[in-house]
Amino acid sequence: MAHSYDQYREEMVGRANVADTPDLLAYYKRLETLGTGALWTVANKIEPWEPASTSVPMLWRYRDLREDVLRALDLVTPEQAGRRVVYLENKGRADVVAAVGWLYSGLQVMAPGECASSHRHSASALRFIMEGQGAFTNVDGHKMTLGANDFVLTPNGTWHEHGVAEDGTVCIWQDGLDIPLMNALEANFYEVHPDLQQAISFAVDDSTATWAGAGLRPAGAQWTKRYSPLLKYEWAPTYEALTRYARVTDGSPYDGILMDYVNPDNGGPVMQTIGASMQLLRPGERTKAHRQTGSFVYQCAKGSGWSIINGQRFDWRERDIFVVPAWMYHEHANASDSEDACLFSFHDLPVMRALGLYREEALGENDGHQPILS
Ligand code: 1HN
Repeated sequence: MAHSYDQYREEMVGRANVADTPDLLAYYKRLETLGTGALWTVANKIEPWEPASTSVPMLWRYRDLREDVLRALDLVTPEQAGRRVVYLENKGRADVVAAVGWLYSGLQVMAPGECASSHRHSASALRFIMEGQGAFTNVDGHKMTLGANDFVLTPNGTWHEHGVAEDGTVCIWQDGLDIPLMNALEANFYEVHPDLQQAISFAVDDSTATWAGAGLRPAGAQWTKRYSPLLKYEWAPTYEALTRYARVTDGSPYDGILMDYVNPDNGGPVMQTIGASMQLLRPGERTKAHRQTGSFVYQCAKGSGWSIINGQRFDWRERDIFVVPAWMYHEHANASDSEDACLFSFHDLPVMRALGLYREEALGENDGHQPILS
């Protein structure tokens, strides 16, 4: 927020404002030797007026990454690597291996017949399938088959392994996890399954068959876990839901036709720490700018367009990934006048909401559009 000088002076009342003197500098040195410090030297930094993300807006173009992701197939095996992944590193968050904020993301690649061993951890994870046929994942014995634009959960604490069928093709998907958050909270555990692959304990794709009925749930079904019983959200019904909704609503001025993936048991987010959404921008649609607490990772699932994030324009097309750091204005546009564009996203809004920290603000000036600075 831009502060006028008068506003600034007024706001500085009650803020730390102590000039260095030789006595004070000596005092700070002395405090340091005691394992202490004077709060007024750091107060303004640790209590900013508003969130000041160290993450930067970034876009990773799939056409720039794809060949190098595929190269990993020849360089390491899943046995060696555990997971064969090229991760996305935010320039401002390299120290915590985050794509943005407290969210991690990477591109995982697997060849037909390969399987990555089973493990579980405190981090919650999701996959969004980018290309290939025959990918599968097994989550606590629920095996799921995966196709392009399918969205799948591996909630925290669930055993999971992934692979590609012998008669499949090379598959690439995006992983999303809250590893940086789990590490920040110093609550991250990791365990390897005693068997390389767990048993398949249920009918293949049973979670989708059981819980994805439109507006229906199995009579008497009980669910007591803290994540969604629906583990795979397929693309075809997701896209259909968006196009149907688009026929009857103007949508959000900031997001177009935006729908959240939900836990069908309670209507809440899919996992406790990570939520996910799919949005559709109608042909020619251009949204207005708003900002939110919470960090967002987007992948273009269909079409092409551009987003302005904190005054910077990023052009995207299918499979490109970009991030919106917390409290930065962002607005989206569909580049086509005839085709719709779809953006998948995952974010930490469930954390923001659970802690009472969620805030949202529209850009008031300039008819809701940011000036493009670069
Ligand atoms: C993980 O479990 C997977 O299951 C991928 O495919 C990436 C990055 C860090 C920690 C766990 C997976 C991961 C990960």
